[in-house]
Order: sequence, then structure tokens, then C-alpha cells
Amino acid sequence: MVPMPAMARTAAAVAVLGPLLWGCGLALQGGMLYPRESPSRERKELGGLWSFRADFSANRRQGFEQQWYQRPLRELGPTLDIPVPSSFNDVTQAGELRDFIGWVWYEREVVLPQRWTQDPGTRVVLRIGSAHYYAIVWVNGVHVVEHEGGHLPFEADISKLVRGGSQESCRVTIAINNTLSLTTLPPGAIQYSTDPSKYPKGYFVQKTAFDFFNYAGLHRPVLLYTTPTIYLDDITVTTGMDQDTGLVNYQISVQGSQHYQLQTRLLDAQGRVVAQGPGDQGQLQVPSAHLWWPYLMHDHPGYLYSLEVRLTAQAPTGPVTDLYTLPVGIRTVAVTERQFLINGKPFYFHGVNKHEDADIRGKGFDWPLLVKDFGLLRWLGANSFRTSHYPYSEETMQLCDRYGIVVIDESPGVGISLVESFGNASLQHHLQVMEELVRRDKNHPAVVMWSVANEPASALPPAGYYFKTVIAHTKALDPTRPVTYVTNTNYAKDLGAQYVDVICINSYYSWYHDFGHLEVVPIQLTSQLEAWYSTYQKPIIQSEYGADAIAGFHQDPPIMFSEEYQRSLLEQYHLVLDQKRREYVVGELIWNFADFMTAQSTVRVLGNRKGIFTRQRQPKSAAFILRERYWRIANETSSLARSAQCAGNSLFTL
Ligand code: GCB
Repeated sequence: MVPMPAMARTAAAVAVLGPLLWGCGLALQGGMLYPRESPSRERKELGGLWSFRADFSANRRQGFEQQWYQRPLRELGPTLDIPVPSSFNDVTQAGELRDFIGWVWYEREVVLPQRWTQDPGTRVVLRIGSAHYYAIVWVNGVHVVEHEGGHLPFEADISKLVRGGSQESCRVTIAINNTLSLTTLPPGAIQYSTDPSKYPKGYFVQKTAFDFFNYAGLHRPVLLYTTPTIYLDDITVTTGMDQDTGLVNYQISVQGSQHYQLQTRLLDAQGRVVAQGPGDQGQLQVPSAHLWWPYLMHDHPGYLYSLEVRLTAQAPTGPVTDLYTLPVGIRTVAVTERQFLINGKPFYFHGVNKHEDADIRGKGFDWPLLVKDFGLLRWLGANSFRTSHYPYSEETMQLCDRYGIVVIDESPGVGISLVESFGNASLQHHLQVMEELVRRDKNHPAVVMWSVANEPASALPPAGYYFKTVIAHTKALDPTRPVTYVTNTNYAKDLGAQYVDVICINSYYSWYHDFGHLEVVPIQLTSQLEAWYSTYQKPIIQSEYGADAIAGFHQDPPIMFSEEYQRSLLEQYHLVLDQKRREYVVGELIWNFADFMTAQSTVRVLGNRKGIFTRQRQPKSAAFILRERYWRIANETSSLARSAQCAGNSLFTL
């Protein structure tokens, strides 16, 4: 073994500093309701330009040694203006920032409304939608919260820090470390190269086993919001049906006092109260309920009620009211040996896998991009997507509810490839991430299944216990939804498939092997699907398939990387899927919705080109094939469509 020089060892320590030094996996406390305005709640977005500095010091510790959180960043050296939300990687001309590993520092001064600082009955919360990967937060130099994991929100009550005196503004400082280690999710490892004839002193790179660029920074909205000091902390809703009566079960948790009253009302889309009930928990009954239906399964998809929760209490400072309104869709989900049922009707996933990824902003949240993507999904006739390979923004999930786009909600358990990433520390962290994910997304009707991982090394001996535990934990957190993980392991060797409710399989026939031989696809796909089904008797989703195509490359007869090859490969898959969807295949999700950036390698030409849209969201030929197919399937499979067709009509038109 090559001994690690002192410099590299320091870099190693720094690179994994977050999780080792600061993280200790606190148990989840409290809820994570999306911050919505209401008569009792205000919000203040902290989007825009933040001061920024990457710590390029050799040991990456300078920011801590000089306590950059104690004074404005600009007083301690040069800063950049970096937009939030955004990845920091692609917004400047600096290659070393694009590929930076270690701590970066963000800072912003926030002007506070006077009432927030002077009213003792107001609670002020700092909320960060996502900071990739490990974050430490200070307000006015005081440490307020840390968080591990790049895709889920976290927050801190900063009322005490901003209250009183002459406070008109506060300084928010956030240090973020993008280093991935064997126990992070996704996992990674820092690789040191110490041969002075080949590498500069202290050279190290981040290795990962996943196929997307490890963008980092403040990826989602950062904001302040207020609640009263006695407040609605969490709401959990599950729904069911009894004949045509919709059942809405609610459970509410309150913080700040033991003495309060709760009143809950359910309003329909026209604002009419259709049911109401008192107390922390109960069941609302909605006669002749409008169900939440997926897009293209009903002529009014995505029907949402509003659950208005009103808390009243008596605080030392006077009477308190807190109001929160949660969108609620009434629907059921169930799985049989061969079917995936939504509202008791067979549902076929004809959709996509996505990435949060675009030019310049990287993984930064962006409304125009989101609206464009949902427009394209609807154009395509896609009724679903998987949040490959990490939880997407809360705003994305809200649009899925609203438009009826069904979601397989995936954790960042991607690239779990080494036995070291199946140990206890990894497992504990994975359980914690599932808790955070379920806590955040449990109330979205669009979410119909949890995916705990993508393509883990599920043939490795510890994988059996590992996935048994993660899946059981997820089911205990949410007994109302099926759980899966996405596999590419051989059916006979997969140690976790026995625990999943739906088998999700990725395959790349005539792409990663049998190059150019499209004729092998039907035989290989048929054999695989048959083998999985006969072994497990569970419904199957073709959760990935596809081929790279560089937009504008044409070859006929088809050759790999041409648009014609991508199209033809899809058509070969469709031949088989059209047979098997009449048996036990319950879905097909193309890889991928759009081209996306990856780490550099000889098999990636400016990223992964398996998109049916370019990274700029323009269609390749394959998009038209899929569009024709998805609309046709919608017309065949929708229950309404069946009756429309009986009458000689087609329900949905392109
Ligand atoms: C996969 C992975 C996905 C990759 C894709 C590919 O199986 O799940 O993350 O991007 O293959 O294009 O290789």
C-alpha cells in the first residue's frame, strides 16, 4: 500500500470533515411542513446573490481556523457573488470551482421586519430546502443547525437570536461540504494520488459510483418564515374510500403548549366546506368524493381538496391562532401479484426518469425550467416519473399533485457499490434519510411508491439484511404505500428483491453489450422479465432502458449514438413491453427525460445523452415515438377511455 503523505492525510480528514467531526445522526424531531403563508404565517425568501468563498486552503480548514462565520465574509478576503438557489459549479468561468471538493462558504445579510424582532409571540424559522452535501449554519456567528444529506430540507428556530434590541438585520452563514464518503448517501470515496512524477502535491479526487455530476451548493430556496410560538408542527393525512365516500384520516402535532384546541375543515376545489372535525386526530368523511386521479386516467386529474387546520390557544403573551392549509388528494394505492392499482383501477406507468439538471444552474431550483419540464411531460403523455436518484424539490412534488403526475419517490441511495457502504453507519444514515423523506413527502397524493435505492450491489452478502431493514423501516413509517428498490442485479442473485412490493428492473440491452445488435433486445428482455416474474410473482416495472443519442447525429441503418439508433432500440423494447404489459409488467420509464451532466469520462460526451430531450429541452426523434406510444397506451388503458372507445371515441388527443 502506498503510504499517504501528511498533506494528503490532512486533505482526507478535511474532505470528510462534515460527517466525522460534526454529524452524529440525531433522531428526527418534529415535522417538516412546507412553509406556506397564512394569516398566522409569513415568509421571506432569501433568494438572490449571496457572498461566497470556496476554501482552497490545502487542508480546507482555513474557514474554521479563521472562524469565517464570526464576521462578514468580505472582511476576511475576496468573495464571489453566487446565486441562490443554484449549484455553484457552472456559474463562473473557474474550472477549479466547477470541480472543487471541500468546504464552500455562503453568506447573506437579511433585513428583518420589525414585528419579527419585537413580538415575543412570533417564532422565526430559517429553512434550507437543500444544501449539498453537509451543511453547518450560523446566524450572527452563532451555530444554529447542521444537516447531513443533500436533498432534503432542514431548519432552525432562530427567534432568540433575532429578537429584541436594535436588531434590524441578521447575518446568515452556511458552510457546505460536498465530499462523499463510504457512509454518505450517495456514497463516494476520496482517492489520493501521491506519485510526484504524475501528480502535484496533495492531489486527490472524489470518486463516485453514480452517473451524474456531483453538483453542490444551496440548491433549493432558503427562506425565513414565522409561526406563533404555539404552532402546528406536523400534519399527517392518509386517505381511503368506502363506496363513494372519501375518507381523510388526519393526525396533527402541536408544539409550544399542551393546552390548545384544533379544528379541521376540508374544502373542495370551489372552497365549499365538505367535512370538518375537532382534535389532534380523526376521520373526515366526504360523500361523493372527487378522487385524485393520475393524468390521462381521468378527465379531471389531480383533484385537490384543502385541509384547513386551525389551532387556538392561550399563550402568556395573549390568545394565539395558527392556521395551515394542506392540499389533500383522496386516492388509494394497492399492489396485487400482477397489477398496480390506483383507486382500485389498474395503473400503467408510462413515464420517464428525470434528473434535476440544466445548463448553468446545475441542480439549482428554477421555476421556468420546472414549468417547461411539466409542459413537456404533458406533451409527451407521460403520467409518471421516478425521482432518479434522489428526492426532488418540494415545489416539483406540489406540481405533480396538481397535474396528476404519479411519482416513484427515490432516496439518494444510488451507487451503493462497495461492501463498506453496507455497514452499520451507512444503514443508520439510510434509515434516517428515509425518515426525512417520508416526513417531507408523506402527504403528496402523487407519491405512490418509495424507492429506497437505485442499482445497489444487491448480490453482496450484507445487502439482504441491509435492504430487509431499510424496507421494513420505510413500511413502518408509511404503511400506506408500496416500497421498492431499483435493481440491475441478476434475478437469481438479488438478495433484496424478496422484500420489495414491486420489482423495478433497469436494463440496457444492445447498449452496454451486444453493441449495435438491436435484434438481441426482444429475446434478452423477454428472458429477463420471465425469469423475474416466475421467481417472485410480483408486478414488474421496466424502470430504465434507453440509448445515448447525440441530437442531430443521423445514421440509417442505425448506428449507436445516432437518433435512429435510440429510436430503434426503444421500438425493440416496446415490442416486448406491449406483450408483457398485458400480463405482469405495470410500467415503463425511459432513461432519460433529458440529457444531463456527468463526471468526465471516455464514455460520456459532455454528459449522458440518453435524454429523449436535449439538456436544453428540445426533442430528439425518440421523443415523438414515445409521445405517440404514451398517448396510445393512455387511450387503451384509462378506464374512462375504455368506455369512450366502446362508444367509438378516443378520449385523449395529442
Ligand atoms: C443506469 C443508472 C443511471 C445511468 C444509466 C446509464 O443504470 O441507473 O444512473 O445514468 O444507467 O445511462 O448508464
